[in-house]
Amino acid sequence: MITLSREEIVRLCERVEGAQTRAYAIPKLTDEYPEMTMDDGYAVQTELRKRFIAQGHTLVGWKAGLTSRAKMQQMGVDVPSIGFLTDRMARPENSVISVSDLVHPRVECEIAFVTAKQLSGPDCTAQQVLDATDYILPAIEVIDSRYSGFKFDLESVVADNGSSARFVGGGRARYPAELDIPTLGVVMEKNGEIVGMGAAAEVLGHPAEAVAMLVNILHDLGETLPSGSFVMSGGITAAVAVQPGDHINARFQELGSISIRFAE
Ligand code: OOG
Ligand code: MG
Repeated sequence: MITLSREEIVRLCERVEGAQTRAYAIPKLTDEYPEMTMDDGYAVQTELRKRFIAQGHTLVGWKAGLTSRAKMQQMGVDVPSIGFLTDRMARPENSVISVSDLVHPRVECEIAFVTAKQLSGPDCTAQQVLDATDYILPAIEVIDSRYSGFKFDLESVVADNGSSARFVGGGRARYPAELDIPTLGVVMEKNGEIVGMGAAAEVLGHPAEAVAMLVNILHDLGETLPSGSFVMSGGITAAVAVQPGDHINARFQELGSISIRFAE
């Protein structure tokens, strides 16, 4: 249920937009609105998406978040969420990502899906997702909560577009039917040391389940997932903080690896 007024939604959207575009931390929105609901959070996120599109950003896909036990434990929440992805957030493989326009970035290893058919809720299943998938590929997501101390609740993080900041797709694209996706392993290295590892099954048993969940949340928002969407299924392991000078290498079984560097 949406409890915020139209004016409050616009005001909170402007607050989040300011923090995102000028890279400063703000108190979580529930400090001011303790009664805020998840629907309120999505109403603010939708306002932000419409605002960015009106400014000329292109919607390229969506991301599921908080879909693994490691992520839920790290952030202290128990329900997954979704956020939108635009062309402005995309960075190429092997690129140097600037942190001066981010608050306190962290990186995650994820499996991404590229769709070849439209998907819609309310009862979208993992099998429907796999049938609609063109290919999967590995991704690194750079998340950046705009909330002080990277501390938030679900309502606030949804309003902040699931901490979306940058993303890098790369490695080797593969057809899902050729792989046993849940058993695919990933190892994340920071400056040559292993800082996280896990298997894709950490994401709701199968990352396609996370995409199905995302499609069903989209249905609640009155949206569908168009063919040609890029969808990230959520961090497999806990997110790792990065700073200028850091080098991240994500090595995925069967899907190749992705490297990025961070600079001031
Ligand atoms: C929320 C975003 C979570 C993921 O992959 O779980 C996310 C956050 O942890 O800031 O992107
Ligand atoms: Mg993520």
